[in-house]
Amino acid sequence: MTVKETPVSAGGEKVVMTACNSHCGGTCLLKVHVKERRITRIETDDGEDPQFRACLRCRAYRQRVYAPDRLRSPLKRVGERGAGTFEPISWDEALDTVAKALVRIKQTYGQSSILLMYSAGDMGRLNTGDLFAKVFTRATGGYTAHWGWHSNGGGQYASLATYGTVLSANTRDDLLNSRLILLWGWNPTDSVHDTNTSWYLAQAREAGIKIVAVDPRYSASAATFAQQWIPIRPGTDAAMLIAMAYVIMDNNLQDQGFLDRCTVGVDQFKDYVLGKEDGIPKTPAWAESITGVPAAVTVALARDYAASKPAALVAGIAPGRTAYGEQFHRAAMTLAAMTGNIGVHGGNAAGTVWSGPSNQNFAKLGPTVGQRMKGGGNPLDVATPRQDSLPASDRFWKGWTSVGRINRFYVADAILKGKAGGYPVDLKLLYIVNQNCLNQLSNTNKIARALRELEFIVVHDQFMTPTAKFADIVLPSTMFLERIDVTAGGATPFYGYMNKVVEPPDGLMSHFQIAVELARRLGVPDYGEKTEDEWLREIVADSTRIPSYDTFKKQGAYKIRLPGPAISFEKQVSDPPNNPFPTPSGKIEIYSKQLADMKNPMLPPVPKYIETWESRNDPLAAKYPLQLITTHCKRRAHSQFENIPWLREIETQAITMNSADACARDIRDGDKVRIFNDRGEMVIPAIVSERIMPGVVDIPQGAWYDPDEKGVDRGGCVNVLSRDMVSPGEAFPSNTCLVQVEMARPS
Ligand SMILES: Nc1nc2c(c(=O)[nH]1)N[C@H]1C(S)=C(S)[C@@H](COP(=O)(O)OP(=O)(O)OC[C@H]3O[C@@H](n4cnc5c(=O)[nH]c(N)nc54)[C@H](O)[C@@H]3O)O[C@H]1N2
Ligand SMILES: Nc1nc2c(c(=O)[nH]1)N[C@H]1C(S)=C(S)[C@@H](COP(=O)(O)OP(=O)(O)OC[C@H]3O[C@@H](n4cnc5c(=O)[nH]c(N)nc54)[C@H](O)[C@@H]3O)O[C@H]1N2
Ligand SMILES: [Mo]
Repeated sequence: MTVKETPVSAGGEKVVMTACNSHCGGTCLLKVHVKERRITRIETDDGEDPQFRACLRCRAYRQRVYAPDRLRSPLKRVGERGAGTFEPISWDEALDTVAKALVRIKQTYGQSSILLMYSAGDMGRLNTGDLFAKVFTRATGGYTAHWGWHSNGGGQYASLATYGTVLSANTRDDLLNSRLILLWGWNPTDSVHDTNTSWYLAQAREAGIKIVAVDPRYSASAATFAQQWIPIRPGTDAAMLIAMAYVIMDNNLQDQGFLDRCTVGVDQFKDYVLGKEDGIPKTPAWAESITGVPAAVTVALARDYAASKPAALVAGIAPGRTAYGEQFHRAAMTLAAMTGNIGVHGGNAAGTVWSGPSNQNFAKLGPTVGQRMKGGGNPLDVATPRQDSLPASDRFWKGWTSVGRINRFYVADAILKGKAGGYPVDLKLLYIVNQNCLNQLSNTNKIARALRELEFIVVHDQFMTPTAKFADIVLPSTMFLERIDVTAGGATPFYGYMNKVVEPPDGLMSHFQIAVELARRLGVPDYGEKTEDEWLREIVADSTRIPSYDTFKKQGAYKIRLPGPAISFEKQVSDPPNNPFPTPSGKIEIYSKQLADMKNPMLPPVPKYIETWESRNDPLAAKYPLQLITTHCKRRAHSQFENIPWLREIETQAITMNSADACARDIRDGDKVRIFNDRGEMVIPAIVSERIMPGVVDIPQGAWYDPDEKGVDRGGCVNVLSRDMVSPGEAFPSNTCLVQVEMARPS
């Protein structure tokens, strides 16, 4: 389906169609008005359904492009690391310095001392951090690569273990076929998962479909769409799901036909649930003491979920960003299987609801340009298989994610301890693209200590972020509105062409152009073998769905018209003998022999509730009694947009706490409070509210680290509090953290 074109010229103003695919995963269609080579305003899709209407961040993008604090020239550090004192230098000097540093570090310490780290700035297929992988491989003979997913490592692990694939989502319009929708730790009004999700939920609500939210917070999604809110203690969701399984088994409500036809291992799970294995029946009363959810509520929800066919248990990824969060995902998938809600319209596999939109089930763009560039694999990865600090699911991961020797969540620890501390390398040079790692990885104060130890740091960024402050050389990158790229939507299928709308300031380069220039200086002259446009043409040509590159480019979008809502595992469920699941047994694995063979009690073969570290029962709770969650807020995409005035007006960075917890501490709404634990301390205002359960506090992630002279963060960067420890099944536990809150002393 093509998009209606907008008249191009009205009063000297032209309108350029493009797509924003910032690091929220939205993928929105933009109509950018340009007059005299400047963006004057940004409108959005008003064409055929489904419309990809822009969110508030897209609409504010003009302020991001013209921000006064935008980096306009390469910078060289002149003061102490982290102090943020730099002087502008030319591109030639900057790139020569970076090239020389890479060569020097390689010659002095070996190429494994070079660590390349990237995440996502915008989620196109061209301007990605992996552009530098082959530059380094070809120029220095390899580098140390990282692995580890922030978003839903636990969900991906669980989906691979249970279904043999991470592609386990449905298109969002299928929610309208449900009779009951469970928003389980899912708040898509704020933390966007595909542009249209809220639109489908609004339609579901209007159609009278029952919606229940299970969340420690009465989130905007709960308030807008749900008829019932079930507050639950963070990190305990697996216990509630397992107790729901108990109710279903105890009352014989399971879909036995589905279980027999499509799954293996429900009997082993039953032994655990009913207590045959460990003497503890996982009853709703057992769960109540863990989750804080009254047993009767769990019973009612279990009965409702089993009876309302079809029902969609949408397992958000936030409950999985907890210690042992992978068990939450395995338990949710098992419950979906027990009720026969997999592979049927209106059901939901409780799969990976958000696994990065650019390469999801329904819209695929194939390998990135970085992966397509000339050059083989990184010899260091081939020579050294991934060094898991944990015996996690190597087999499941093969062919799915990058290999690498360092889990990104242990980078600070690896820098500080090196080979002497059991890591495979001594790191000396860090090259960072599209990532604000100091701010966004756990234990910011420790990362700051580690970055001070390195010999050389390169950061590509658009602003002087907390991470960029630690760089030796900062390379300013263009914004997506100043270059070309392509992207794809996820659960609402859509391809976006990211047209160049305006020229970048002062000869700023895209990541692609920087990679080519750096490669040339490092003796890899053929790196830019194709132009940016030629690469995008190649990517689009690979995608059989997009008929014409030129039309796609002109229209900024190509919407995919599917015959109807699309669901995962339809064939596997309707005709199992001819369509096995890609698991060893060919079935949905409630019991996984692969996991059993690992013999790791923390990665059990059936889903189990395992109490998190820093839970309410941890002795540490005597000192730090509040459970901190760190949600994604609507005015930022992670740390991006933090400095945009229009968006800052929407909400201040604050800690939300229940009035009971506030009263006990004599804290009133708006008071400045001190939040602390052994890892760090910050001072920000409090929001006192009934919209969060007692004992739980929320600080939205992404605000910029801004320590004062005593090291107290005044910016509200939540990772000064979080612990740098990954779950055995690879969940990034950013919602597992104990803190204390008290009134801030006047400073
Ligand atoms: N605006 C905006 N949108 C974004 C992003 C962004 O930064 N800003 N980031 C994007 C990215 S990369 C990602 S990974 C996703 C993240 O998306 P999510 O992980 O879904 O977002 P969160 O806001 O962290 O959490 C969703 C809900 O889960 C609840 N929750 C937290 N802990 C628990 C728990 O233990 N149990 C239960 N039941 N609920 C819990 C929170 O209160 C919240 O209401 O969002 C994407 N979309
Ligand atoms: N405590 C806690 N921590 C979290 C989370 C949490 O829920 N709680 N969420 C985690 C999750 S799910 C994620 S995905 C990570 C995200 O972590 P990051 O990916 O590190 O976060 P971003 O803020 O998106 O950082 C991208 C950086 O790249 C810069 N940049 C450089 N070049 C470009 C470009 O060309 N375009 C754009 N747009 N930007 C560019 C941006 O300015 C920005 O500084 O954070 C994780 N951290
Ligand atoms: Mo993420």
